[in-house]
Amino acid sequence: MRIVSLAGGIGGARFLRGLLAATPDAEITVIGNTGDDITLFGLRVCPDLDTIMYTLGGGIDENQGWGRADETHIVKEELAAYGMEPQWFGLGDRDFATHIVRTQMLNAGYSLTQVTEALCARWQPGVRLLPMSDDRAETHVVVEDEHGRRAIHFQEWWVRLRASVPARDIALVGAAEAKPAPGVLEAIHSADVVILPPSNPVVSIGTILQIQGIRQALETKVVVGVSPIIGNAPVRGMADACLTAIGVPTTAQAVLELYGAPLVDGWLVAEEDGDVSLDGVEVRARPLLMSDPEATAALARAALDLAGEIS
Ligand code: GDP
Ligand code: FO1
Ligand code: CA
Ligand code: CA
Repeated sequence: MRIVSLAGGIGGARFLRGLLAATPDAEITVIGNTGDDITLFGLRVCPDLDTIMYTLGGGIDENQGWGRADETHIVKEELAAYGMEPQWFGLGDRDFATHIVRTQMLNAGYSLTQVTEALCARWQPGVRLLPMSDDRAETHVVVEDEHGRRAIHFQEWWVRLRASVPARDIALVGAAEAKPAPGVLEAIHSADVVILPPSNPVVSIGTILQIQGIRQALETKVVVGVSPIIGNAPVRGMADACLTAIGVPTTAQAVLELYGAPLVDGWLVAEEDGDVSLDGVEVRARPLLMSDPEATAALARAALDLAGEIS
C-alpha cells in the first residue's frame, strides 16, 4: 500500500511512528512543513523536518518532542558570550551539526529535497521524507503591541513570545511563488490513501495546503484526517492561538470545516466530539491520545480502517 501523509513537527512525527508500527510493509511518503524554517547564525534550520527525522530515526529528545536526545548547549553559550542574537532559540550542539551539513549542501547548490535525503541516509526514518517545497516560504505572524503593527517570523512569535501576543494574521511569505518539491505531486497521484495527522491545522497542515497544486491533487484522493483538537483545546502546544488568528474556533468541527470537503473524506475525532459532522465526510469517534506506542499505532490503524471503508 502507498500512503502519503502531510506532517508538521511533534504531532505529525508521533503519528507517523504509530503508522509505521501499524503498517510495516507500506510505502510511506511524508510531505513535511517547511514554513517554520529559519536562518540563524547563517545556518538553515528546518524544525519540522528535523523533528520527523529524529523521531523516526531514534534521535529525538522524547520529553521535549524536538531537538536531540543527550543534547549539550556549549555552542549556544559561547555565541551568547559574544552577545550574538538571537538568544531565544535553543540550538543544541548535536543539532548544530545537522544545520551545518544542511547549509553547506544548500550553499553547494543541492536542493532541500536532496539535502533532506542525504540527512535521512544517516537517520533511516523508514519513510520517504520530502519537504513541501524547495523554495523558501516562511510563516510570518502579524502582531500589534506598543511598538505598533508588524510582521515577525513565526519562530519569534512561537518561541520568544510563546504566542502570548495575539496574532492579527498568519501568512506564508513566498507562498505564491513556491512550487511543490519534486516528487510531491507524483507521490500524491500514486497514493492509495492520504493522511492528515493531528498536526497544527494552521501553521503545519494549513501551510502545506497553500503550496500550488497540493490541495487540488489531494482532492482527487481518499483523505483521512485526525483532529488535533480534543474537547475544544489543542492536546499540546498553542494551536488555539493560531486558529484564533485566522478566525477559526478551536473545535474539531471548525478544523474539519477549515480543511473542508471535497479535500477530506474521513475525519477522526475524540469520543467527546462525537457530534461533529460535515456533508461528504465520514466521521468516527476513536481514542485520539497518542499516549504510548500502542495507542498511537491503534490510532493509525483507525485512520487506515476508515480510509478502507471509504475507498
Ligand atoms: P509542531 O510542528 O511541533 O507544532 O507539531 P505538529 O504541527 O505536527 O502538531 C501539533 C499538534 O499536535 C497540536 O495542535 C496538538 O494539539 C496535536 N497533538 C499533539 N499530541 C496529540 C495527541 O496525542 N493526539 C492528538 N489528537 N493531537 C495531538
Ligand atoms: N522550541 C522552543 O520552544 N524553544 C526553542 O528554543 C526551540 C529550539 C529548536 C531548535 C531546533 C528545532 O528543530 C526545534 C526547536 N524548537 C524550539 C521547536 C520548534 O521551533 C517549534 O516547536 C516548532 O517549529 C513549532 O512547530
Ligand atoms: Ca511546526
Ligand atoms: Ca476527497
